[in-house]
Amino acid sequence: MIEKRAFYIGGEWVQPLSPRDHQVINPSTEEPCAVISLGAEGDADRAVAAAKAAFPAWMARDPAERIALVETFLEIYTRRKDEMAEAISMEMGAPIDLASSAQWGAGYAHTKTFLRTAKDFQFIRPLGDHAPNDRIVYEATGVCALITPWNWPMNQITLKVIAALIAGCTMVLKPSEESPLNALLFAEMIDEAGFPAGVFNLVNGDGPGVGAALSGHEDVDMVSFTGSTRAGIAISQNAAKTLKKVHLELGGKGANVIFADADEKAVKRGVLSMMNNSGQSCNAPSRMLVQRERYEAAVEEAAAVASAVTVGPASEPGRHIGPVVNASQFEKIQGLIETGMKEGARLVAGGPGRPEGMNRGYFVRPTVFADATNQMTIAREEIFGPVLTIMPFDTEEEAIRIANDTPYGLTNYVQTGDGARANRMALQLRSGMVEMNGQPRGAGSPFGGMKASGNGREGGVWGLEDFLEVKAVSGWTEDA
Ligand code: TXE
Repeated sequence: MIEKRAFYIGGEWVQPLSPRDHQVINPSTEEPCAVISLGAEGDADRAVAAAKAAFPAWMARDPAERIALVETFLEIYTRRKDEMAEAISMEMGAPIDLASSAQWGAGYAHTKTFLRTAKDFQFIRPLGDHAPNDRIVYEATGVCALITPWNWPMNQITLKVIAALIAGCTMVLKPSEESPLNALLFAEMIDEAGFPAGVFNLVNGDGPGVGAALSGHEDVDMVSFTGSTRAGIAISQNAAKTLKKVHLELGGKGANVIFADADEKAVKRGVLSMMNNSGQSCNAPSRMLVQRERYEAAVEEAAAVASAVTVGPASEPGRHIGPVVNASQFEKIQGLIETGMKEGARLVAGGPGRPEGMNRGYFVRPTVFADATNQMTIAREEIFGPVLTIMPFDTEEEAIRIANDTPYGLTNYVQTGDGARANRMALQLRSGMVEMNGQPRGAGSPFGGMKASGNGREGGVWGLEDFLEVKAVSGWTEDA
C-alpha cells in the first residue's frame, strides 16, 4: 500500500498539522491502493503564506526564465510518463492504454502549447498609434487556488498550473481527494524541475475542508475550479466574500445533432465518443439528436456499437472502458438509468447492474436510451457515466431549440454534409465550443462554457490571459 501523507509547501514535503488519513480506492477492485492525509484550514494557511511570500520575486522574473523552468518540467514529465499513467489508471480507473495516451498526453499537449503561446506573448504592448506613450501591461493576478477534479486529472492540473506558472502567479493546488496520487507525482516533478520555493504548493483535502479554506482565504486573489456545478456555486459564494476573481469549468450536457445527410460514421463516432473514459467527460456528447429520416437506423446502429464496447479492469491493456471513479458515482449512474426506464425512455443497450460476470469494481454497462424527450431526467442531468440518450427531430430550427434547451452550455456537436447548414448551426448553438463532423479542435483552442457550464476559457492564449491582470499605463518613456 502506498503511503503519501505529506503536502508540498514552500519547496518542501511537510507533514499535515493534524493528520487525517484517507484511503484512495482502486475503482477496478474496490480495494484501497493508497493512504493520503486530508488537510485542514491550518495547512491551507501555511500553503497560502508560502505562495504569498514567493509571489513578488516570481512575478518580477523575466518571462523567459519562467518559460525555461516549464521546459525543464516538460522533459521530466515526458521521462516519467509511465509512472504518471500508472497512477492515473490505478486511482481513477482509466484503462492503462488510455491513461498513457489521452490522459497523460493531454498534460503534455497543454504544456507544449502554453510554451509556444508564451514565447509569442507580449507582456507589455502598445495601446495603439493614437496614444504612443500608452502601454498595456499583462501582469500576474497573484496567489491562486487551483481546485481540480478526478476525471481527466493531468488535463485539468496542467491547464491551470502551467498557465499560472508562465503568467507569474504563485499557487496552491488542491487536487481531488479521489485522485491525489497523480497530483503528488506532478508536485515531485515540479520540485525536480527546480522552481523557486513557494511558487507551487500542494495540499490534499476535501471540498468542505481545504477547498472551502482556499476559496474563502483573504490572501488568495483568484480561484480556478473545475468540477460540479454544485461545488462551483459554493466556491463562487465563498470567494465573493473577499471579491476574488473566479474561473469555473463545470458540467455539460452536450447535444450531438446528426442530420440525415451526415457521413456514414457519424453515429458510431458519437457513441464511442460518449463511452470514452467511461462517459466521465464534461464535454461528452450525451444527447444524440437524430433527424427523423435516419432515426430508426441510427438507434439500431447505436445499440449495436454500444453493445460491442467491452468493459474491463483499468490495469489490463486494450481499448475497453474501465470502471467509473467511485461508489457514489456508480450509485448515481445506476439511479439515473432506473429513472430513464421509469420515465419511459426505450432501453436499447445495457441497463442497470454490472456487466455480466463482474461482481466487484464500479463497472457500468454501456447503455443507450432511445425515444427520450428533452424533458426527461436523463436528458437534463449530467449522468457522467457511459449512458447515451437519443431523441428524434425534424427540422433545423427544432434541433437548435432542443440543443439549447438545457441549463448547460459547454460543447455541442453537429454532423451534416451541408457546409452552410453546419456554419449556421455553429453560430446559433449556445455553448463555448461547437465541434463539427468529427473534426477535433486544434491545439490552443479555448476550452470553456456558457450558462451553468461556467465562465472563462482554458488553454492557449485565453488560458494564459485568465491568470493575468490588464494594467493600463500612460506616459511610458520609450527606450528608457
Ligand atoms: O465533484 P465535486 P464530484 C460533475 C459530474 C459528477 C459530479 C459530482 O456530473 O457526477 O460533478 O462529482 C472539490 N469548495 N463533475 O462529487 O464535488 C473536490 O474536493 C471547494 C464534472 O467528484 O465538484 C474536488 O477537488 N472545493 C466535472 C473538486 O471540487 C470543493 C469533473 C470536484 O469535486 C467543494 C468532476 C467546495 N464546497 C465532476 N466541494 C467536469 N467539469 O469535468 C467539492 N470541492
